[in-house]
Amino acid sequence: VKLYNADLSPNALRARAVAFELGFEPELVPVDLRKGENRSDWFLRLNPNGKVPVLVDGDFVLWESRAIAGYLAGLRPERGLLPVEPRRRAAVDQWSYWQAIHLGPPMQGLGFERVWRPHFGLGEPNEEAIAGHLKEIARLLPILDAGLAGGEWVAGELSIADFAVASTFMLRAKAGIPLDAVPNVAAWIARLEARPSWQRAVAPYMAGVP
Ligand SMILES: N[C@@H](CCC(=O)N[C@@H](CS)C(=O)NCC(=O)O)C(=O)O
Repeated sequence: VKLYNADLSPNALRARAVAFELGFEPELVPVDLRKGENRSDWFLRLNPNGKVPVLVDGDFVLWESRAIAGYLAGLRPERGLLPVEPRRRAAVDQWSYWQAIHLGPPMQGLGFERVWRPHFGLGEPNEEAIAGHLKEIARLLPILDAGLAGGEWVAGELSIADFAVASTFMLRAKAGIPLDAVPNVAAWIARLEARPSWQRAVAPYMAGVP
C-alpha cells in the first residue's frame, strides 16, 4: 500500500494515524506541496483535486482522507475501527462528518491565521476571520464535550472518528484554544495522543510547527 503524503497535512496525518493504528506499514510517498508537486500531471492523474493524501493499493486509487481511513479499517474489520452494526457505524459517520464540515474548518482556519500565516509570511492575521472562528469553536466544542460524557471515545469504542476529530487539535495551544471549559474533550484528546499510532503519525507534523 502506498500513501501519498505530506508531513504537514492534517488530512494526511489522519490517514497515516489510522494506517499505523491498524498495523499497516504503508510506503509513504512524499508530495512537496510548496513546490506544487500536487499540481503535476502525474499527481493529478492519481487525484484530480491535486490534494494529499492519496492511497494506492494495487490498481485501486483512493483520495479523501476519511474514505482512506474507512477503506483501511474495512480491510481489518476485526480491529473494530469501523463497526458494521448500522447504529454504531452511523455514530462513527456522524462524528466524522461533523468534524469535516463543522469543527474542522474553524479550527484549521484559526491555526492558519495564528500559526501558519505568520510562519510563512502570508500577511497580517485577519482579525474578523479569527473572531468568527473563535465564536464557532466556542459553540462546537461543548457539543463534543457532551458527546464524550461518560465515554472514552467519540462513538463509544475507539474508531476512525476519533482520528478524524483529533486531527483538528494539533495547533490548539499555539492557536489559543483552551480546553479548560471542556474537560471531557481535554481527557479524550490526551487519551488519543497517548496512543503509539498517533504519536508516530503526528511526530513529522509537530516537527514542522513553529
Ligand atoms: N478533504 C480532503 C482534503 C485534502 C486537502 O485539503 N489536502 C491539502 C493538505 S492538508 C492539500 O493537499 N492541499 C494542496 C492544495 O490544495 O494545493 C481530505 O480529507 O483528504
